Amino acid sequence: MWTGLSAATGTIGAMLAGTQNPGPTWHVVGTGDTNLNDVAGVLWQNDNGALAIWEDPALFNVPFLGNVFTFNTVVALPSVDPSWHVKGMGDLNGDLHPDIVFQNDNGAVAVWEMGGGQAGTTVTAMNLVNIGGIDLGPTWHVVGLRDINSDFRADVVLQNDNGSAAVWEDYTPYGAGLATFLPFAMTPSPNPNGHVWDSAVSPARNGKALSGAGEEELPGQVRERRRKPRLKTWNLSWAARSGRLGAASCYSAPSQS
Ligand SMILES: [Ca+2]
Ligand SMILES: [Ca+2]
Ligand SMILES: [Ca+2]
Repeated sequence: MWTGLSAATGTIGAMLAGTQNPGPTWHVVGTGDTNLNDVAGVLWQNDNGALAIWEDPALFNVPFLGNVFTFNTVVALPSVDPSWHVKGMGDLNGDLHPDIVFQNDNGAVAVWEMGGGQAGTTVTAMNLVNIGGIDLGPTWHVVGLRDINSDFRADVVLQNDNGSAAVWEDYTPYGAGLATFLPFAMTPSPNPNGHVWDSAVSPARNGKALSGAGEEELPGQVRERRRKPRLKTWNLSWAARSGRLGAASCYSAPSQS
């Protein structure tokens, strides 16, 4: 754990070790203050799908070791199939407790609402995301969990392998282990290397250039549109034509195994 980071020099004041080492099969996959005591805990996922949260960090000076963090709360969460991967923590439902967002290898997304129990580390709901039955497929990846529209609830930022970006806002559970979002595509659309797309050098498909979130436009049209960056609604009709529509219910939300 680094402390005293200097943005001006890029240096760190100190690098503090932890007293607890879970081994190489455990990976830090998120951070969040589950018990709302203003210090963040660490969410771990094992290669086998097991999950755990360490909370209540305390700084101690250990003789001969120096300053170290020790986490006084260690809680095992329900395990998931290893095809489900934690993408991060963010408060999607506005109760201040950070929730956990998963994505499956097949592209499906699920949310675990957190906040139960004294340490806030109990899962209170497990919801599979179903937005109009759209099958995201494995080319869309959850890449960020931040509040984009300033409603004090985290939103989900996604990017496609083709560079297109999208944001899901207004997380809304609707029962039966399901939840939905309001999806928006983003413009301008970056290319797969992460740069703003340039019609002069980007790949073309059947004489038409590729642009954001499932639209096809002639290169000249894209150049015109880039001067007016804006959010636009998800193109559901394109999804239907391209065969991307599928039943989200064919997936199972991650749950205890
Ligand atoms: Ca905390
Ligand atoms: Ca929450
Ligand atoms: Ca938001």
